[in-house]
Amino acid sequence: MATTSSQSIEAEPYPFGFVPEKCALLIIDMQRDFLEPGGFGAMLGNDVNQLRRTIEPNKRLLAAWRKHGLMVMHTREGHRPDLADLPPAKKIRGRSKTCIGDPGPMGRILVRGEACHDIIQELYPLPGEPVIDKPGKGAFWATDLHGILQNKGITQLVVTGVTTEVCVNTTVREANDRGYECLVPEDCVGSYFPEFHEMGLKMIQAQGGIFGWVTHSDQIIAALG
Ligand code: C5J
Repeated sequence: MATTSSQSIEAEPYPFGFVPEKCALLIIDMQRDFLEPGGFGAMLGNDVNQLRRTIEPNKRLLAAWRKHGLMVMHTREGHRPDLADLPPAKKIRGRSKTCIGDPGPMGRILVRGEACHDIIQELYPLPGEPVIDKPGKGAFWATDLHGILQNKGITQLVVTGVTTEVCVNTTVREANDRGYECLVPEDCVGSYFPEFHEMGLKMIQAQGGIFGWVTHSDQIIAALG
């Protein structure tokens, strides 16, 4: 019978038992709409530099992950061009002048197939890396993510991307309820709001790791060797 051994990664609230062949890197919503000037996030008045600081750490982690031939998955938040999967409550939320589906400088906001909806060049998926298109904040809701992970024998997730307190946190909570062990490198996740970023990470690791573990990407790269 094949055996698997775990390596200890320094993390909060206690070391994470990392099993590389059972662990997928799940990169959440590193899309032009959230990270680039002219995207949805910037149109809502947010400072995209708060998110852009995560690009370099994600690039380094992704390169190390790919070098070891481990599983990588990407997600994109967005909707069908006919917006049939966009709940009216989500469309009107925020009472903004600009809503999901409206035209913007890089195409229709958060609509699949538009340039603004796509993943930033720096972290662009390679052929063979599954991309999960999700209509909600959590990556498990209304997607085939859980089935793909089960088919690949994945039980652990390193979750990175944006934003810490919204799509990253929602996905970590969904994953935790489905039995996955989640490790979040704090330098690879970001929020438009530094205080929400900090609290979002605290919420994951509180109460003995109620939703998962928090570490730094250097620790994961060191464990990969
Ligand atoms: C948001 C996300 N913040 N990816 N989406 O609307 O966190």
